[in-house]
Amino acid sequence: MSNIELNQAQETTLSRDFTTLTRHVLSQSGDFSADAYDLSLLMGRIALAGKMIARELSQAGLAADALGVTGEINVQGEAVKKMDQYANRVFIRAFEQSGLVCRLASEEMEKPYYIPENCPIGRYTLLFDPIDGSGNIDTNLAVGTIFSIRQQQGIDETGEALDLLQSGHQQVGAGYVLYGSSTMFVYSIGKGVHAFTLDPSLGEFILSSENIRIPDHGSTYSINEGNFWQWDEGMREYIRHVHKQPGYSARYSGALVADIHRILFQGGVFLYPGSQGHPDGKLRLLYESAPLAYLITQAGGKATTGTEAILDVIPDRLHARTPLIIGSTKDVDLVLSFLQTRANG
Ligand code: AFP
Repeated sequence: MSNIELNQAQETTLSRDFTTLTRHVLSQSGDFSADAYDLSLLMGRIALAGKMIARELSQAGLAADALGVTGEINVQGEAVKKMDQYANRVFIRAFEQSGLVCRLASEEMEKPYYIPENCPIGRYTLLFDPIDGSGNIDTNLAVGTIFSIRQQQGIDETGEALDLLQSGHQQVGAGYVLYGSSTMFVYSIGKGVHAFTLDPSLGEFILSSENIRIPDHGSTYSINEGNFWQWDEGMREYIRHVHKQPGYSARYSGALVADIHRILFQGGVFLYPGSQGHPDGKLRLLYESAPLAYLITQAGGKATTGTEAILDVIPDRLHARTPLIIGSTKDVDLVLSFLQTRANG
């Protein structure tokens, strides 16, 4: 009988290539129940949307109508980019008639989008920021998509989405897609954080890092220092401290996903504090801060507003904003020590 096995290197490559995203989600769920299949299908649909967005971004400079703004202003009061609109639509189309998700809530839409035909069986709400860092698109820099999965609770006939006004602990999964020098998908369903890299030749996200642990400390601090004089004195004191300390580097890309991805792998801290006139900062709790806090906490890091753990914050409205300090535990604690010293007088 001939040996059906390949050599060791070939077998290793095969094992790696068959560890696709949906297979991984299924194995993480621990059983082959209907719920596990649903979650794996749901993650697969998010990945499909991510691949379509990645494809559109890769050709944006050539397409006639891909770059720039639409002329509309979104619910956040920000100019809508054409890619924001495209990516938002991709998510809606990805979940129509999927039977998976009853409701989609996005940074770009004032109210959640219902998919009534899914609701009898689609028990989830998907919250997402279709293009995080869309200001980077026109200059071909990294951007991302952030997502959060919550269990649908009851029927929301008013469209007020009151059941979503709960803490980040209600998330059953979260993650992001990073459109960088490669396209990556990073997710958690409460059992560690795992990263996948898109293999364009297969059209599949293949496992590239499993059970990622964020370093306790890193040398990067990531903040828009252009706002220095808008912050409280405690935050300014922290920045003065890192300026004087040897070994710190500032890195700020304009896309939260890209900065968080660096910090997840290499450690450090990302900060978007409140400022004069904007005490809650810029970032949206349900679409940005809570999903990333879920991921970073799963990886062993920490996320806080400065006074409260991000995952404990209960929003008072769908598009609520929150200050965000997130990353390696020791680095977040150092920031907190400066804020607390100031607060205590
Ligand atoms: P856009 O999606 O409007 O470009 O905003 C990106 C973002 O929400 C986040 O990804 C960045 O970290 C942050 O805002 C950048 O904001 P500043 O330009 O105010 O630093």
